[in-house]
Amino acid sequence: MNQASITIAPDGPLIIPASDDSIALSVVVPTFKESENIGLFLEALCDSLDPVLPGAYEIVVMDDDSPDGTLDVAAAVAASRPQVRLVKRLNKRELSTAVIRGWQLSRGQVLSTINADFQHPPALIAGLWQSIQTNDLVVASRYCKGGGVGNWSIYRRILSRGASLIGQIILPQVYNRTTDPLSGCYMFRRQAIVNVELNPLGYKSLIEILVRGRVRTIAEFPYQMRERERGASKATGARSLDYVKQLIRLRKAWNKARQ
Ligand SMILES: Nc1nc2c(ncn2[C@@H]2O[C@H](COP(=O)(O)OP(=O)(O)OP(=O)(O)O)[C@@H](O)[C@H]2O)c(=O)[nH]1
Ligand SMILES: [Mg+2]
Repeated sequence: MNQASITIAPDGPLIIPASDDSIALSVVVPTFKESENIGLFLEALCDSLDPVLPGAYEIVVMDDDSPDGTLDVAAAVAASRPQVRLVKRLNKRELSTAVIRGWQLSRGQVLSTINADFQHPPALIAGLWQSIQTNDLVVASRYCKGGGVGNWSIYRRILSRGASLIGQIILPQVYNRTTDPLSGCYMFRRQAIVNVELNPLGYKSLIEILVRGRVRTIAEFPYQMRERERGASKATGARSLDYVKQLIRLRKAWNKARQ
């Protein structure tokens, strides 16, 4: 078995270069303290993609230097699954920029992201792959017909709806384009963001792509969000403040681009 190597993420602007590689799809899996999930998750993701894209996809685990050995567990899978690549980012802990840094190091003509905690079913990526054939971007949505949030508490539902409402007020141009702009699982053509500087803040990355990227057609793919069964959520209260700051920043960018 090969020893899987770990790439250290570079610093610098978040700009995605063009790729002339023949890899069809790159899936970035952001991780922080997911040692209990990442092994099983990578196996499940590979098993669902192997029949659809044999030898034509890569999975980039983008870890923010987790202290619980997440990358060691991922490395054990990568040793027998060469399509799994490992990246460690030092000195930064932020979901949105981790995902984009992962794409910067990816080679695929189509880019995507999914969480490692099984709240998104791993087989979703294979489903999105079917829809991306005729669209620029596909959102895995909890809020379109057939989607759902499972047993979320009423508190969690109100928070989520509140966040959508604020977004609808500040960035209606984007929030009217999809039922789930805060989704953490989606797929799009690399061409949509090549050489565009991205500058997100906090947890959400899809709204960044929808404002700054070149996305003409959007499809939705319903899914039922699951409960986290292992490991802990990293969500904190600070996330709400970052979200509002990001919305304001994006609204300014939107206005500037259309002056
Ligand atoms: N690289 C990186 N990944 C992160 C960070 N925070 C969370 N993640 C990963 O992003 C995914 C989603 O994180 P969660 O903490 O489950 O957030 P969430 O799913 O929005 O919130 P919950 O519904 O409460 O679980 C998981 O794969 C995490 O390991 C971070 O700071 N850096
Ligand atoms: Mg989660």
